Amino acid sequence: MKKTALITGATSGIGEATAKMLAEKGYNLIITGRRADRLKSLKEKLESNSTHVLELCFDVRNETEVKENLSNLPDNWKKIDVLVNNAGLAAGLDSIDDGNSDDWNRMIDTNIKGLLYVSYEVAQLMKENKIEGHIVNIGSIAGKEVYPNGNVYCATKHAVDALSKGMRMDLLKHRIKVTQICPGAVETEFSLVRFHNDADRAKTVYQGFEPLVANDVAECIWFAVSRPSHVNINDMIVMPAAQASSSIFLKQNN
Ligand code: NDP
Ligand code: 8X3
Repeated sequence: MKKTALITGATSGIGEATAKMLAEKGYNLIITGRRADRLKSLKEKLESNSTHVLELCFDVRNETEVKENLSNLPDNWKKIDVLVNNAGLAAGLDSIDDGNSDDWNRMIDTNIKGLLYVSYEVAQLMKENKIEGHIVNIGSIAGKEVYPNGNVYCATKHAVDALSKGMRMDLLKHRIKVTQICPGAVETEFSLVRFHNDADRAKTVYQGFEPLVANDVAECIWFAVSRPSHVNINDMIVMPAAQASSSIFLKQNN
């Protein structure tokens, strides 16, 4: 029987690449995000490969929406084997004394609270259905180190690091595995979102070196979820070869 994975933030970047990867590997998919048009077109693409797809359009920051969507799944979608907690963002790159509380709230509400709301609902389903499930949290190199002006984004990803460890301890008794994948720079819509749609500024982030692409991270996720049942990948840091830490890059002049 096919396994089922739920991927948050499947409308772009790492989440979308992971949806394509897991569909290729034979999973049925629950794809989520706020952009309904993108969910619809991804569903159409994935279904052409005989994957069953359920699209759920909700904002992970809204606890009521998360609950309504995930506690009322159709019966044939209740058995979720893998949850990929991917939805997340950075907003701004400002010194803490110049920070903007709207940006801070968006990051904290999405990256920490959203991940918690979704994990809670999916953990209930895994327990009720006696699934030996797997939760994969997308952390970041920003959850391992802090960099100048990264303040609140780094704090949220340090929280994901701590929550991944805590979830692994608490869910062990239910045989639910927890993995954290921590990428360095991946060229997605991440920087466009961070810089409030300033495309020129976003592009400069990836100039002069070869960043990861979303599929590189999807391959790591696939590696983690395809281990035998007695093996768990606790934590994986995956970086561009030209990036040694959050802020040390080997850049060529263009
Ligand atoms: P993208 O901006 O390309 O994708 C982000 C995804 O998250 C989108 O599908 C977006 O969907 C979804 N999302 C954002 N906010 C919400 C929300 N409130 N409710 C529901 N979905 C939401 O960025 P990436 O693919 O790069 O980012 C994915 C994850 O990877 C994030 O957690 C990010 O922090 C992490 N990461 C990224 C790195 C990078 O360099 N790119 C490096 C390390 C980690 P929609 O807008 O449709 O809601
Ligand atoms: C995204 C990578 O280095 O911009 O998590 O924080 S970084």
